[in-house]
Amino acid sequence: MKYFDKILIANRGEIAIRIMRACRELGIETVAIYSEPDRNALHVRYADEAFCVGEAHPSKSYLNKERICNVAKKSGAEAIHPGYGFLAENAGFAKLVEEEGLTFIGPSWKTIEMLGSKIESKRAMREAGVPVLPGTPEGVTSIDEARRVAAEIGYPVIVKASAGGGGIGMHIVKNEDQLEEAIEKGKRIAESAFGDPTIFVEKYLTKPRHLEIQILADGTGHTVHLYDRECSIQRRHQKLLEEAPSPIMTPELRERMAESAITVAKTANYKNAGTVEFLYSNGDYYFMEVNTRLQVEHTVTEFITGIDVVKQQIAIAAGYDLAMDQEDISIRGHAIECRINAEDPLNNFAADPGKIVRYRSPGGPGIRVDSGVHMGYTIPAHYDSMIAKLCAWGMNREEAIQRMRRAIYEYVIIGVKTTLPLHYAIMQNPYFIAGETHTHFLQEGHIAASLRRYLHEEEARMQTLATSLRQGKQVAAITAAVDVYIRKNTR
Ligand code: MV4
Repeated sequence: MKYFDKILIANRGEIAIRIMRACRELGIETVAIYSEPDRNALHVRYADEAFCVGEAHPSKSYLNKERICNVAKKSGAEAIHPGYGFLAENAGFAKLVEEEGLTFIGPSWKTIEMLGSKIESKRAMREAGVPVLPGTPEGVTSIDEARRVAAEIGYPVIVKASAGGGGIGMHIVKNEDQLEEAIEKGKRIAESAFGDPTIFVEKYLTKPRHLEIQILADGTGHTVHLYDRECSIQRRHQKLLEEAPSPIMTPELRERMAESAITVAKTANYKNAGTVEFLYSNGDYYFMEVNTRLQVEHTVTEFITGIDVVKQQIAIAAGYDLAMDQEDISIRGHAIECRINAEDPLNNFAADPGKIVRYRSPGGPGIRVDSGVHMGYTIPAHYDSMIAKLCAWGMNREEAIQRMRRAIYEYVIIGVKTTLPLHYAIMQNPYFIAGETHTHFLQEGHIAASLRRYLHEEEARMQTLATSLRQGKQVAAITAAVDVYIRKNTR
């Protein structure tokens, strides 16, 4: 089955390539778009056709809705896959795509719009019987009302932007004295970030886990889930490591949470792939929001279920019914994803764009690398710093961890600082190994000491290589590169 003849991928980097890989397997032609600095990027070379859509700044290129639709029409593409980020959850874009007679590979713009409002979606899900955290049922219009609700549910509470996400405009409030200021601040930030000052207040959970359920819905009422993911390990609301399934899941909790996720999807008239996010604390879970896009971490779900989520998205968008029932979907083994970002772990994880002078990715049993980079590639400073997703699968969590440790050991990235040492430290951490993660795991400092030790070892190896390269000793440089690869000191 081919579904479409030609699809435009409105994204860049690893996810653009991921989507094109599904297209290539299905025999669908691909159209890439790119910004000026991305002219030589891998996603441009991988596609059958590629069109420049503007300058480096996303607003001039990857966010240029009209231009992207025009390229789709000009090239004869029938559908647009938005990937994640950029226009993926932009209801206006989804609407424009439909108006132009093209197919948006994702939910309807009405669903995106409804779920984009945290207040509206929370109300709908509460009415549908899905657990939600207590809080103000509407946007906060008076401080007195917010005070009354906060006193009733008890401090700490959290102020959130209704149009928000990613922690923007969020403020934790420990007592009544801090409430008014947090509300005023939250409104200002929400207005400037989202053009919508609406904020709400809800009960704050300390150190919750972030759990999510992947769903697929074909729009005929046929909705299935692809089980859970644990996404608690994050920094500044950027996930760094995800796994499937969650190590805390019990069969009973999984059944209840999956049923809630299906209810959420049906309540939102959901069509295509989506993720229902929950916070979990002390045995209870609460609906947070729905991500109406393909997510970065869909890979771990693919590993444990064997289902190609991108192909399912394409089939659903083409109007096909889901070809599977819930009882056809089961979990096999365990998968972990480490996000490899060009960031300096010793400088507060500041982005470290630049040229990758040596690159060798790991392989072997149970390893998957999704990446948009190659040796000699210069990571542009204009976009996010993720350069690869390193995923490991094992028959159980222990084997997945062992494989991830081995794959990190094999990975060579020279020229930019990366999060590889951080992940190596996490893989040795007793709390992580015991499955004891939560949203404040990295702030607790459990891994700081081992990270430092590992970084020093790494630095010594890099020094050997850099010296050889500087001296122009080609053979020595190659030896050093191999040396880095096998991580032995042969000087
Ligand atoms: C919360 C929470 C605790 N209690 N809501 C962060 C992003 C957004 N998706 C939801 N987030 C949170 N919402 C309540 N009621 C904790 C988080 C949260 C978090 C909060 C502060 C600092 C870091 C965090 C990391 C992950 C989740």
